[in-house]
Amino acid sequence: MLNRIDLRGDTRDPRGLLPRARFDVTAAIEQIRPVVEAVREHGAAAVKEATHRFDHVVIPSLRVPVEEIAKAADALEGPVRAALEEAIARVRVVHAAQLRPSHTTTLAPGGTVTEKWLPVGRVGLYVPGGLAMYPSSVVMNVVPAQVAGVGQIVVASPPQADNDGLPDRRVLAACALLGVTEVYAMGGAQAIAALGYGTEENRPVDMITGPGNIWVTAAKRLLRGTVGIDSEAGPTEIAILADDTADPAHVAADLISQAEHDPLAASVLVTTSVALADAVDRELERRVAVTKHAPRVREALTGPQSGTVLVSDIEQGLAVVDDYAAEHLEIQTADAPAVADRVRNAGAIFVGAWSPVSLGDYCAGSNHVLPTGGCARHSSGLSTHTFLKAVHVIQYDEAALREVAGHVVTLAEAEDLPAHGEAVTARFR
Ligand code: HSO
Ligand code: ZN
Repeated sequence: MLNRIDLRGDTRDPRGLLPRARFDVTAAIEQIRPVVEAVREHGAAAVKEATHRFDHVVIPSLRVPVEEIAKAADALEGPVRAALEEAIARVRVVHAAQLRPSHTTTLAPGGTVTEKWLPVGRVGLYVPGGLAMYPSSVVMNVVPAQVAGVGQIVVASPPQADNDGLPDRRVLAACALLGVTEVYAMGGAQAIAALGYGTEENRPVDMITGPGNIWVTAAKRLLRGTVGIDSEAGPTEIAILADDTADPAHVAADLISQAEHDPLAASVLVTTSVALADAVDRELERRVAVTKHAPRVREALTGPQSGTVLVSDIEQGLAVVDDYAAEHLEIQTADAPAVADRVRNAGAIFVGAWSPVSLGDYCAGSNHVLPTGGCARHSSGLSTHTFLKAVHVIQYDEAALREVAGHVVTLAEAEDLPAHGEAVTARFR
């Protein structure tokens, strides 16, 4: 079922040889630019017009009435509530441990620099709702923001025709469980523009986070700078590094689990074992035939973004997965912890036979908003840090300034900026 790429004995740089999504955000930017500009110029009316055009829903107002959020929580099925509460509790524990204390460094007697961590003031969290609904993404966005101490948390999620133009009822319920009351029924590029620029129906935010489809990703790139943007989280990816100790049924199930998100999702098996690759292919055929979302799963698994990469040994396998820099990487090999320890690039690493990606999607405690498309080479997933910014606080007394004054003046003169030096010498005259 999977395309096969044989890199055994191949000494070329694996980049360019690996399966990769054809996800052209640059082209998408040109397509959504008019929508973003219309929202900037015409505000809420343009958001509603775009919602009608793209989501085929008429919304009288962007803001979801608070009573509707409470009603959704009341209607939530008991087991779903319990599972969401467990997810919230675990995610909260992990994210609370990420908080870093402000720290003061003394450089000389009377001379200090304090690095003070402060939360972003107002954030907009995007929760997708297209092929699937994501109450779990409400948890993954809101909890880190709350732990960081963000004062105003706003959620935007696409209106659903089958929920009277409100966002998905479970998304609303998750907001209620987390105490979020400012929710907007808007999705796509128009939602990102409305969050970033503000309209007469919503105040602009300082930062936007959350996963989304190609239009959302493109709009976030356009808005970057106007507001803060988290790292790019596009169509989901799973890579599995496996040897002949892996169970092909588990490997196949995990590859399908993420393919279920999107026909553009990527499922990549990197293995030293041809026997495992063959067995996984057989398992995939068997399982895809009976899985609920078979058409999009099949499209994802057979697309150019998915495949099996054969490698000579774990060493080469590690080079390949580092190069690929998957959003999610599973290690299903002998001595998985030691192998996992050597991985440098991945949004999140799932170690051993009992840590499937779907555990992390919901209830591991880790975050599921993770960098995709190779961005794990330089970026991290969503965390408490995303919502914190450092302010340096500099406090020197007279003696401490005097001690270093000569160096400041010298550097100012070296840069031909003598007034900089005079701002120091003026104090000692
Ligand atoms: N795997 C997705 C997150 C998710 N899965 C939400 C299920 N619900 C991207 O990490
Ligand atoms: Zn998932």
